[in-house]
Amino acid sequence: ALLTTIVVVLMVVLINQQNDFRHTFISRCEGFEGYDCKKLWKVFQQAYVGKSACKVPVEAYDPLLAEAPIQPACNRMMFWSRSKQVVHDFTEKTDCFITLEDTLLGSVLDGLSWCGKENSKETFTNNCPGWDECENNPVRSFWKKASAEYAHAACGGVTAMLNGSISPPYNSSSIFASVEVPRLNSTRVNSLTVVLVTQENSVSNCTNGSFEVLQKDLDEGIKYKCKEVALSWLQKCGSKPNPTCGPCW
Ligand code: N1C
Repeated sequence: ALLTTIVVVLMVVLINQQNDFRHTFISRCEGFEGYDCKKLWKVFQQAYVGKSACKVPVEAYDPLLAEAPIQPACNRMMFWSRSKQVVHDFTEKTDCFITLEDTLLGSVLDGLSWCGKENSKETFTNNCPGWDECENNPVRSFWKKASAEYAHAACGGVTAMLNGSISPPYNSSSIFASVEVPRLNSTRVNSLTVVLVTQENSVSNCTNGSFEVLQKDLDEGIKYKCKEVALSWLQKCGSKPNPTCGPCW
């Protein structure tokens, strides 16, 4: 009897986990107009369901991104690396920039973890591989695919917020450096402005050697600028109404 109880409890936990994830996916999706969210859920699942959690390549998400392509917003696209919280606090207040998390798929999957298992039709949200545990894990492959499309769609002047409290602020192992920068295309993007967010004990400034690597990685013809902006200033400038959306740095 005890064993049966344990098995039943485990099954209920598993089913609820699945339904919670599906529910989050669909309800976040329904906040956007003009998409068939149930269909998107099906297409999303096909990327990882039934596969071993370290065997989901980036291309597995091709159908999903084809179903819900990233919509470009010229001159408003914000990139970031190691500065997620600061960036979102800022972009939410000003409404001048968009990030990948403001697009349908980025918004639906932000903060979530998921994976499948061989010979199973389920979605798991616990015990999925960590970001660095294996290259082809479902979460990492999704962000690589979505980030590639986001950078590919970019146009006009683009901005990237990087973290001055770490060195190097531009790190080749980041998605920003390895996936996004190489996909900014000079026929569409005319400038990249790095906003290096500094604090009192910052270890990096715009002269950091990693920014030379960044300029080499950039498509020729894209103008590069770097601006050091204090975190306290950024927090102030984000709270001011900025009707023209002009840069406050
Ligand atoms: O590896 P990163 O930073 O350079 O990735 C950030 C970069 C941004 O410009 C985004 O456009 O890549 C895109 N991106 C996301 O939008 C995103 N949302 C949430 C990449 N990763 C994203 N995440 C999660 O943040 C993801 O699950 C992974 O764990 C981190 C990567 O952030 P990072 O190392 O600070």
